[in-house]
Amino acid sequence: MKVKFATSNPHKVREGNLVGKKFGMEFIQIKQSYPEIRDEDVSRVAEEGARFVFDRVKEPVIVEDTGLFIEALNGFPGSFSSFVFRKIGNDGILKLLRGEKNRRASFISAIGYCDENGVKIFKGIVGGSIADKKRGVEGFGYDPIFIPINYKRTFAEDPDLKARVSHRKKAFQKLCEWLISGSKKA
Ligand code: ITT
Repeated sequence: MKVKFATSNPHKVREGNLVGKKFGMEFIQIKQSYPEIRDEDVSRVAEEGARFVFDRVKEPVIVEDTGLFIEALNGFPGSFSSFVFRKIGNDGILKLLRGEKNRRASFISAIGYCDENGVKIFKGIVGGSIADKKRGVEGFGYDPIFIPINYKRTFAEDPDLKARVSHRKKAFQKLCEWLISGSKKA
């Protein structure tokens, strides 16, 4: 089964397909853009995005919105992670956390799947912490500063670890299970 994936980010498509192939699913990148609404909840951003794209392409489609939620910063940058990454990047985040002992953070991914029956949301969360400095060259975005809970290496140092435990892996797993179960017809 093939499903269109509206995103500007090829890394997301690759990571989604690592999960998809176990289910015989393939996610095909389309570059249809959509407005990202201002809402603190990544699920709402994904929901509105998926609806917007479906209205244009008229075929089943997913969009995915991810946020990095840092506890000591009251959940910042959260659903504004893309804007913040462009403006201050990993160096800016490390600076904001300089001297901070509480490094706890989590990634939340929300996939919005939309077809003629409406939108369904699939979420994945991974807890972890923000490293003291950037480490690793793999992955993208905040991967060089994120260490998943119970591990020592960042996602950028260990992409196989990311593939096993990430927010995206969990969200895509739920989506694929639901798609192959045919529950969308229920
Ligand atoms: P879209 O076109 O799908 O929106 P994007 O890269 O802008 O692509 P998001 O808005 O979901 O995606 O991402 C918010 C920010 O968080 C952005 O700067 C990403 O680089 C970063 N990000 C998303 N997923 C990530 C991951 O798995 N690891 C590290 N950083 C991630």
